[in-house]
Amino acid sequence: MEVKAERSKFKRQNSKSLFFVFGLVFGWGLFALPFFFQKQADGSGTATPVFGYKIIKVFPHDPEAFTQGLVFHQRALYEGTGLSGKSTLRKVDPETGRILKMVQLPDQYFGEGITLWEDKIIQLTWRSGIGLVYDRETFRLLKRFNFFTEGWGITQDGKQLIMSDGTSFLYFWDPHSYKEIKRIQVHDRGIPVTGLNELEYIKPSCPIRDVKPLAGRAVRLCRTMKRHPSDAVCRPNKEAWEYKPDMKIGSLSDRRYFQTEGEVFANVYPTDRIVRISPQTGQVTGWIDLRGLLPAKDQARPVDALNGIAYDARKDRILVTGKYWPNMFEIRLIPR
Ligand SMILES: [Ca+2]
Repeated sequence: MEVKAERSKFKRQNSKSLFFVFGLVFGWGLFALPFFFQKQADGSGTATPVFGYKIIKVFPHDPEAFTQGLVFHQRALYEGTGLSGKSTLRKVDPETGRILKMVQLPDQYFGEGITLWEDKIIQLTWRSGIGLVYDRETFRLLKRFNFFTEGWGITQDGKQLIMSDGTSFLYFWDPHSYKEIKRIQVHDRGIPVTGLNELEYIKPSCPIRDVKPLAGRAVRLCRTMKRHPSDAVCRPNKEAWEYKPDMKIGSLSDRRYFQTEGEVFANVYPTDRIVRISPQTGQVTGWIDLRGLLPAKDQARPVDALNGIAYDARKDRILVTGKYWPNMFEIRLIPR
């Protein structure tokens, strides 16, 4: 009887240890799972398209600029820089890097992303919960407004402002009240992408190739070019003529371009990657791997992370730089 009791005690202990070991393995698995997927969500090991790059042109960039926001508008570059006591808003000649206009932010503000809206410039601050609104021409401060997250990047799609706060969310704001309208979570096939930083809304236009009137109607048929999603180049859409009922005769001489769907490009802090995002769903449509963009000789300088994307819609150019980088680069995307 005593032996039997001893055996069953041994059995109980044995199954307890087995249960413990199983729990340990299972628990570790659960613990490790997010890291495994986190790896996928930085663009490595994902089935989502990955792009490399080709440098088209190199421009000078102020190596003292801790770049936090970058916008291109009418041949000029607008740049917001960060750090407490050193933050600025500037207008820059992109060809020479020369500062055309600059204002210093009050010492308590750490400047972050900037965007243009109508004749204004909007600049976020990092942890103050304050947004600054300037006159685009004079840089006169028009107003301050409050928001309730950290401020990282900001851009706009022509209808709403779109901002990031370093998490995996993009926030859509009313461009007049600066109030949140909606938010979406950015994910690569269900896995959140965190560290969303400087933003740029990129909506390329492709040229209309030919136009001919449709008999007796105030509409025209036209052949358009389609922007190829893999390499960001406009290619013939269809050889057949397309019926564009929304295109009035009068507008055709003015509008030689046909606009495509827009995307949000976001720097992913603190990596050398840019993520392409559908602003409708938050789904990642592609990763851009910019490793090696800054040459080795410049890596020795006190440079910081890749940050800053500007789109020149008129020339369909993508410009990128980084904090303290001595150069800005015009790049073309190359599918891998
Ligand atoms: Ca930008």
